[in-house]
Amino acid sequence: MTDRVSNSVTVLGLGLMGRALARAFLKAGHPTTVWNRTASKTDALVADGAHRAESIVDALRAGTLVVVCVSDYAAIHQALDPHVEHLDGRLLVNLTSGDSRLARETAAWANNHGAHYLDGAIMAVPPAIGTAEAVILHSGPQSDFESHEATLSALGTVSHLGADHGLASLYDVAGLAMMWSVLNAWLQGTAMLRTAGVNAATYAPFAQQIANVVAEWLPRYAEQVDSGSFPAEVSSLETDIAAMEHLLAESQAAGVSTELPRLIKTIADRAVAAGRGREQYPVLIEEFSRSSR
Ligand code: FVH
Repeated sequence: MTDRVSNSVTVLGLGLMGRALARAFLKAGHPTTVWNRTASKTDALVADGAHRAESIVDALRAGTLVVVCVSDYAAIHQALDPHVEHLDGRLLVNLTSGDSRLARETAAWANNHGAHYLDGAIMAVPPAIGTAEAVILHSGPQSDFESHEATLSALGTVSHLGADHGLASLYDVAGLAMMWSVLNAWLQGTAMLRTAGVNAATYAPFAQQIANVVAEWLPRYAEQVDSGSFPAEVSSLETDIAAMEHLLAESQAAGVSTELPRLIKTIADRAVAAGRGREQYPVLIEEFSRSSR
């Protein structure tokens, strides 16, 4: 199902991200057809060599590989539902952000209309697209990914996570959890240190060093999570809780927010109450794996 002759591509949706995607395909030499609901957004790309589709139907007819990047999944349906007969035989690569349920539902919808479907997640901002720094995750049938991997590689560092269409969205939100947790932790420390006259820029290199050290713990901690065995090799949860109390007390004394320190300690306290205090930090996976509802 590759457009072996031309490696052409159609891009639907030319917002900030869609324009960056189309530009990267053009730069890599792929004949690129573009369509956007607001047609004027095609102008600059057409000046750079893109082919403007006069309608979404023309865009779908232009080739096998169709990359869609619009605001949300509702927008995909608003744009494509009236024209589903033209999806037959296409490979729809959906780089719109969403969740795993939407990804799986959209895969079933596309398959029902004769299309192959890959869901994707862009872990980058528009200026990074087309560079190795742009990480783009895909999930769905491996053969569909492999058939167009060479063309998709124009966008950045592309990878295939597995056949389950929901995986790209799951990795996306898992990455967001990591990103916001690290940033919140840094902001907590910054807020405390500012009360002692230390500014954010002074603290940042130290925070960076700590973040790097903690990142190095992940492979061993992952082994503990996967094996379900959490021997206290370097520190027990009970020892960690004493330090959590210092964090909470310092935050209170400094007059800054105690929300994050309390959350950190509440989760660990629950595990200790469940008799896991002599085990190592990753034992908290059992707290994180429990539904909060
Ligand atoms: N921009 C970023 O940094 C992030 C990085 C991570 C992934 N996201 C996701 O990419 C999707 C698009 O984001 P965007 O930044 O390109 O968003 P906008 O610039 O706001 O463009 C939105 C496009 O969607 C079109 N659109 C909206 N509704 C409809 C509809 N009903 N029918 C057809 N097209 C629709 C809109 O068209 P128009 O307003 O220009 O006519 C734009 O082309 C998004 O999922 C991010 O989470 C980007």
